[in-house]
Amino acid sequence: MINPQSLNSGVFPNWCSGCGDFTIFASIKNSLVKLDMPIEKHFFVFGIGCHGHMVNFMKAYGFEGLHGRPLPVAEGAKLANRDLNVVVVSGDGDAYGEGMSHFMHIMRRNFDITLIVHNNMVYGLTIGQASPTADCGFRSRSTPEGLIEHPVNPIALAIAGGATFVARGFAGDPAHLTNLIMEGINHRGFSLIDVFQPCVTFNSVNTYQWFRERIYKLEEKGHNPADKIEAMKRALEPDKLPIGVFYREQAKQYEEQTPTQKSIVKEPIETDISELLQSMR
Ligand SMILES: Cc1ncc(C[n+]2csc(CCOP(=O)(O)OP(=O)(O)O)c2C)c(N)n1
Ligand code: SF4
Ligand SMILES: [Mg+2]
Repeated sequence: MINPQSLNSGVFPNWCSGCGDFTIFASIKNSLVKLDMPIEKHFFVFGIGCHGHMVNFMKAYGFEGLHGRPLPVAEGAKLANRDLNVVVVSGDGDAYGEGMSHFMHIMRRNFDITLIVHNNMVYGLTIGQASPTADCGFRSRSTPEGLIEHPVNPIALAIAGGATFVARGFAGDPAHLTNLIMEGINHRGFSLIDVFQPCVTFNSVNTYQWFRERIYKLEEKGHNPADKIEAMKRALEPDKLPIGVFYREQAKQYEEQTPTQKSIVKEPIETDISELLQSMR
């Protein structure tokens, strides 16, 4: 049995006081407790950024590799052991900047992997450059005159890109976020959970207050997540920021369709490699 305390490594999080990363961490732990699976069945892959520091704070199997590259690591893990619940914890820079090509391709493959993105619209760890989700006009250390580019819309990209579960949460509503994470993990196929995560140190525009003034819950407006066109309209809605499940469909998972590649971990490897070793002497 796991409880939220048993998921703490003993290293206290060094995120800034008030950072949205704290409640995302708490929501992930609460969802694991509610899912009630053996802890060794979970495998977490972390991106590089403030969000990725979670690898040090959580007591579970985890891996932190290169900036922008957690998704291919997760795909390899899932192919090796299909019984694992594979979860990727990433950031807006990590997933939608450096890792954008992996993001687009994992969706059309429909791996059974859950991607949770700490979307703070800034590069937190590298002290405040504009990220791919930063709004046009955003003033930052890298854009002192204001950002010229328009932001990436990850929800619209995911719906168009073939993701079979597309949701958005808010770090200021951990109970709602916990349910979304559980739904994403229970979904058979690729799940995106983009999470609005205020960075209280380097983003003075997209604050808790700013989000609260714009957010509404899709489930309270009678949204039907089976309707792809309606989901896209919600994703493109100007001024308002819906949270909840935008889109959900059932489709075959990638790893189910690779008959030549059985789950490696479940198959005992009994190949005699003594001849190979001999040849290398
Ligand atoms: C290949 C590579 N490029 C750039 C960096 C520098 N770098 C480290 S974290 C980071 C940005 C992280 O931003 P985000 O993914 O939004 O995470 P946050 O810190 O906001 O949680 C960058 C550019 C790096 N470590 N590796
Ligand atoms: S810099 Fe921003 S994202 Fe990083 S820990 Fe501090 S508040 Fe959180
Ligand atoms: Mg970020």
